[in-house]
Order: sequence, then C-alpha cells, then structure tokens
Amino acid sequence: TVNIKMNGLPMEVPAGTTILAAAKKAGITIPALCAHPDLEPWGACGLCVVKVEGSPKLPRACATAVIEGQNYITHDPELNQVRRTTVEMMLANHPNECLTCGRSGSCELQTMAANFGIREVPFEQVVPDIPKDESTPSIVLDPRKCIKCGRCVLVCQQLQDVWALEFQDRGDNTQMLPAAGVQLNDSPCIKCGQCSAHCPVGAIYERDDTKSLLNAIRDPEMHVAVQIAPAVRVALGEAFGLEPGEITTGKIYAALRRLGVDAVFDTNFAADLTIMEEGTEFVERLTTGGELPLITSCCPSWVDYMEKYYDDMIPNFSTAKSPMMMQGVLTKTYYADQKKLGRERIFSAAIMPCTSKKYEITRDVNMFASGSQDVDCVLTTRELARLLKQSGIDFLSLPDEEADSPIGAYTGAGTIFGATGGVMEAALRTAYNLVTGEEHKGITFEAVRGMDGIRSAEIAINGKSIRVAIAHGIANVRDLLEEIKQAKAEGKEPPYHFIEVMACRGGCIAGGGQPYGTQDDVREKRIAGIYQDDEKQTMRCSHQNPFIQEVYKNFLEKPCSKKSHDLLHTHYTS
Ligand code: HC0
Ligand code: SF4
Repeated sequence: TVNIKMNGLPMEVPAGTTILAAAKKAGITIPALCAHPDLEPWGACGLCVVKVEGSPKLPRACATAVIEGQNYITHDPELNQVRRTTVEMMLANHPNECLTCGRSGSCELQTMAANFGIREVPFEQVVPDIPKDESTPSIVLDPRKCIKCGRCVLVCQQLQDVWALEFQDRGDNTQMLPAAGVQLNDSPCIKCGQCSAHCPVGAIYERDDTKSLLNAIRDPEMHVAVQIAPAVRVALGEAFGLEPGEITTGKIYAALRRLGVDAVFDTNFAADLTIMEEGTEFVERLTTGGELPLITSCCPSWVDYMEKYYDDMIPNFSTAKSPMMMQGVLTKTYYADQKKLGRERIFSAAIMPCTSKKYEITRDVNMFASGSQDVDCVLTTRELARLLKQSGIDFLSLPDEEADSPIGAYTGAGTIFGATGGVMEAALRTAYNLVTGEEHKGITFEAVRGMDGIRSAEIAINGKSIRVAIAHGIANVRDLLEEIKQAKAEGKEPPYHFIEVMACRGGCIAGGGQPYGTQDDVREKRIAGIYQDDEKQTMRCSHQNPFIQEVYKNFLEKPCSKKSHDLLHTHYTS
C-alpha cells in the first residue's frame, strides 16, 4: 500500500492506484470526460489535472499513479479556472444544440458546463461541418458533436477488438471515424453500440425507431405485439431513479399496455424455446459425433463478427435463431392463427438492450419466415424510457401486470439469458434432462457464472465430462477460437463441447442500448437482478415451461422438427 494525502487528509491506497481513483475513494469527484473505468486512461481531455504540494507539476489524475508521501490538491480556484477554460474551449467547437440533442439531460459536457456556471463562451465558435453517418440500421455518428475524448475508439479497440473506429488526422483536426473514409456500414463495425454507450455527449447514439412503433399503435388496423428482452427488466428502472438490478418486469408489461400495445410478450418465453432447439441440437451433435464445439448464435454482433472474421467456423454455429427472432415468428404464425388475424395485420416489436438487434431483424437469412418481416421494429431500453416519459406514464406507480398468453410465460432459465454465462447454464439445465431423463438436483450450474472475460468448466452429465467455455466482450473471443482451430488442425479432440459468446462485457445486461452509466459495479448489480429473477420463478428449466410443451404439441411437433427448422432456424453467410 501507499500512504498519501488527499487535500491534506491522510489515506492509504493500494500501490498503482491512480490519483483519480484514490480521490473517488475519498469521496471527491475530479472532473474528467475521457476517462472511463472500462478503458485504459490516456489523459486526452485535460480536465482532471491536479496539483502536487511542493511541485510545479500538474499531473493528469486519470493516468498518474499515486506516489508515497505526496499531498494532492484536487480543487482550488486556480484549478477550477484551468478546468473552466478547458470546458469553454470544448464548447467553442461544439454545436449549441442541447434542446434537440438526444443526450440532453444525460450529456456529460452539458453537466460540466452547468457545474462551472458557464454563461458565455469567450472564444470564437467553430463547429466542423461533417455529415452524419446513418449508414447502419443500429447507430448514428454525428461527428459535429464529437469532443475528441476518444472513448468510442478505445472501447471499439480495447473491449471489442474490432477497430471500426480510429483516430483520423492529427491535433485540432483529429476525428473519430471509420478508417479510410468509409461509411460505418462498410467498416468492420459489428453494431454492438458500445461506442454509443460510452460516448459522453450526443456524437454517437442509437437510431431512433420510436416513431415506427407509435405509428403502428395509432393504426386501428394493426394488432401490435411487443416482446421484452431478459436484460431490459433489470435496467429500465434506472431511467426512473431505481437502482441497477431492480426487477420491473410487471411494470414494463403494464407500461406497454398504457402505450396502447395490444399484446405483451416476453422474449424469455422464446429463450426457453431456443434452449429446447439448441439443447436438442447439442445433445444430437454430442451423441452422433456432429461438429463440436457447438457455439451459441443468439448475439447478432457476435454472428456479424464471426461472419466477417471466422466464417470457417460456420459449421460450429448453432442454427437456432435468437429468442427475439423465434418470438417474432411465433407471434406472426402460432399466435396470429389463434387470434385469427392475418400476418399482415400484426406489427411485431421488440424492446432490447441492444443496438445490434435493429440490424438482426433485417438479415436476409430466414428472418422473414412467417411470410413477412418477423420482427418489424426494435427499440432499445433507452428508447423505451424516452417513449414512456414523453407519454406521461408514471412508471414507478404502475401496478405489476402479467404477460399475455400463450407465448408470454417464462422459466428461470429464460431470464438468465441476459447475463454472461446464462445461455450456457440454461442449456445445461435442459441438456442434463435430455441426456439423463432426470432433473439436475442442484438446478444451477454456478461454475459458469462470473465476470472473468473467458471462463471454462467441466460438467459431469451421465458420467461424461462436458467441457464448456464462455467469453464476453469480443476482445476475449479470439484466443478461444484460435485454441479450437489449433486442436482441429492437429487432429485432436475439440477442447470444448459447447461455447457461449456475447459481444458485450457482462452479456446483454450491459448491451449498447442500455441506460447510460454502465460500468462494472452497475453490471454486477444488473446480473444479481437477473439471478434473483431466476430464483423467484417456480420453474427454473426451459423444458418445464407448460406453454413451451403446448407449442410443440399444437404447432411445432418436436424440437428440431421440419417445421421448427423452417421457422426457428437460420443459416450464415461468409
Ligand atoms: Fe439478449 Fe437474447 S439474451 S441476445 O443478450 O439469446 O439483446 O437481454 O433478448 O434474442 O432472450 C439481447 C438480452 C435477448 C435474444 C434472449 C438471446
Ligand atoms: Fe465499434 Fe461496436 Fe461502435 Fe461498431 S458499434 S464502431 S463495433 S463499438
């Protein structure tokens, strides 16, 4: 440990702690716009300068480790003036469009300007004239609003290892843009939206599709059915002042009905269905010598990445569609038939923690299996929060309601899809039953949980050891894939039988469309909420869901039947 003083008050911190982190521990917030706990510090914005007593230096607190015996001055009139000038210089290159900006109210630059009481900018205003990039169905880049903090580039390179965004040009002209002047959609971007979740201002944001849902609700001819994803229920509350992880499922159902939606379904139901399909696919491959490891395919950014960089692994990918797409196709077939409604009269929408889901619904790989687009529009958690606020819905005072039948009820296995390791655990709960004919006594498989970027475990089923691995955050996937390719090239047994990959660190609970402020403590609270939701359910395994059993009995026949393949499975393109 290191003994230091923070504004004269002695404290002890572990060696290597930055001044910024030490100050936070002492209850002091040093302003910073480029630093983020998910990213390596690089000291770009200059706001976090502090003084060291007895030294003329002004180190940047985010990128400087504390030194034994030093006394750090974090705030005084002189530092405040330096910081104010830095903010004023940013404002001189930033458009004054707060009223119409998607980040108004949550913008970190706006908050900074408010905290410093800036009333006028003493520099000439020069805003770069660069057009918006709206080439992807998922996110919009508005480089005019960029403050050059670099978070988007670092998250794309460090957490995701995608390198779709790069620092272009130098000095004052630096821009964060796709390399070689291409549009984002022509870059390696996998549409995960992590750049939008980390951007402190309104320079990168989710494409707004709220009008599409509102128009459908307004149309008296349309029957509007909306599903909500596992991770939305433990995060939407944050937009209304609740702690991360608080479960608000019943209120979300109620809120959607107040918006005028005709049927409220739950993606968790289809997560149970995915497990029936994928679990059956896994047991089949395991027992008949099929291509292993089986790799999960429900994360569209992961699929996009695999198709771009590892298309030789297509045979390893589960052909089961994601729960969102399964829910969509059932809404327009099974449910539509029961309601005696034509497919064209149903508008199917999904509330997702994810920007990439907006892209998934457009993929030309059997995503129109009902005869029309199976999911018509996707809104992120952030968009739903906005919609509820503009509709005057007092979310916190809503009663808890139930989802609609017959494709709304879910088990604990369905809900844990939202956390890293959850799809694997849900699959194991059912695979155990498929192989042994019995229920796994402990229900849970705690060995696959946690936050390590890559985790592996050996699970005994019927005397056979099943080797599984989990990766989250795309930067963690490469090593795992290389290990598998190496084993294959050497003619060895595959190192794993089953692999789960989620593009975002923590899984969908930290998706690119979730409420702002995601970092590890928030991730952990949302994950805790997900497992609490699992424990609350009377049924914890997908195969126990009576409504799933009914869908098979009345409609799909059995898992991986011809009809299941026609409706619930997809393929991949190189
Ligand atoms: Fe997920 Fe999903 S778990 S990808 O993370 O599989 O977005 O929450 O909805 O589809 O269920 C996201 C979350 C989903 C899907 C499910 C899967
Ligand atoms: Fe990079 Fe993801 Fe943003 Fe695309 S969406 S630029 S992959 S962080």
